Amino acid sequence: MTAPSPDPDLRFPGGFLWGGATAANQIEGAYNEDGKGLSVQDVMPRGILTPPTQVPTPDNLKLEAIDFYHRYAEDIALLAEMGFKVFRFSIAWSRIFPLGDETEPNEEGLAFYDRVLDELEKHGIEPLVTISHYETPLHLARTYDGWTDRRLIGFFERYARTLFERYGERVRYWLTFNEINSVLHEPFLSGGIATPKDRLSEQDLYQAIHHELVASAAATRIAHEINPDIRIGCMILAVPTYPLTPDPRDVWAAKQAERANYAFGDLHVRGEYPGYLLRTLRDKGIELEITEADRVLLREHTVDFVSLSYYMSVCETATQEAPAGRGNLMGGVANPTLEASDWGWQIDPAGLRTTLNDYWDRWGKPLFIVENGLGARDVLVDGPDGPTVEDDYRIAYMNDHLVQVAQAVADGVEVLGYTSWGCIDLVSASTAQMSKRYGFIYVDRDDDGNGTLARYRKKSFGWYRDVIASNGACL
Ligand code: BGP
Repeated sequence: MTAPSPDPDLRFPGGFLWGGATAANQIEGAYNEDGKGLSVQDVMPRGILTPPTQVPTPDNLKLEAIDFYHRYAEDIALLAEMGFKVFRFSIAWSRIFPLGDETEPNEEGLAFYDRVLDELEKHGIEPLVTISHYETPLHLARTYDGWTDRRLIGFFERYARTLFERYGERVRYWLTFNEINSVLHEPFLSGGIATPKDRLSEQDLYQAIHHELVASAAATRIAHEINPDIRIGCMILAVPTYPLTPDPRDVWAAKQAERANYAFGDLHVRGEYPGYLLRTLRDKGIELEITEADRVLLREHTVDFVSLSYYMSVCETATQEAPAGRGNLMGGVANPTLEASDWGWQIDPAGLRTTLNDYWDRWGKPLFIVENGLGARDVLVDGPDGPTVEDDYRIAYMNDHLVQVAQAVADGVEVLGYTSWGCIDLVSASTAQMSKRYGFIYVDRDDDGNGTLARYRKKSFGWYRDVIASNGACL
């Protein structure tokens, strides 16, 4: 593990892992090639804000996405040009186990990720693999109601074991579930739970969460048995929640909102249900089925590091009617002191420093920022070297956030790395559109699916290359 810099100047540790992040369903396309089964994403045509259909529809951009499945070599070469040290991607569960509950994996799916890893190795880029990033096989959603069914633990164990056996010598850093706390808000997307949100009981929801946590611990056990050098992380959707006013009732409301997210980290890191969560469950009349074997797994196979996505913060109040904030899968109350992106996500670089300090103080585990970035409507213009995007707004957003990361490092927080979200333009999770772009690399595809899929370097491409080359000194 890298040690935090003792220098009070804003320095990043030596060996800091600079890079970018993606997810299979948002980049790969090839949704039915080489034996891949359907995933929940393939039937979510217009993003998470509309209910799923029964079948893939042609207006689902994710079916072809940005065609990374065929263009991975070209794309990884571009990432290498920026000097990436690490690339976060997910493995599509339904490429490996098309239905999710079969006993034998799909060799063609496994071979694809071999090729991706070959390419990364060629460029000296470290892989960071998410095992489950909103891609539950659709069959598991339809037949088992996703993670509400205990049998998913076994299916996930088999899937994870297959990955660790195949790639465990090549991949050191793994994440079990992307933004595991998001299941509270988007049970179908996040947990493959087919029962509509308004009919899903809290009993079933919390039981599903329990199953995911046990599965994560089981995967951690298997990984360490296969290769003790593997590092397993949990992944939390971090949305710091501030009290809207100093009224103690607002302070308590904000604390409770934060705990809804902390609970997942507490279980992953401490391996036990925290008292405040037990009380919430009691108050809701929920009695979870937790076996002795579950308790042992949770306690004995905790994570090696904690990763997080960070885009924004919100406020909470118990005392007044306040305008709702919009945000990444969860709302909250708008903060009058902050500006927001075009999608209403409130921009709060200092909140990242606070979050990193809070997580470090609470869990004492190395942290990895595996998502951060600005979704924006980019405009392609002619530049001296061909088409480009003058995305100074993105540079400003990332620069401000990275300065806060450096502050946290100076505060003594151990930060392993930073992978900006959507380092190459991809299909947005919440809108299922291309027009909400995050990348350093522009991909020529519009919301109607038109475009050549050509890749163009944005202004931020050169900026990030300089940041990496100077290990953050040019921020
Ligand atoms: C996170 C997800 C990502 C990604 C990101 C940006 O919640 O892990 O998959 O999509 O948010 O969200 P969006 O695409 O909705 O702007």
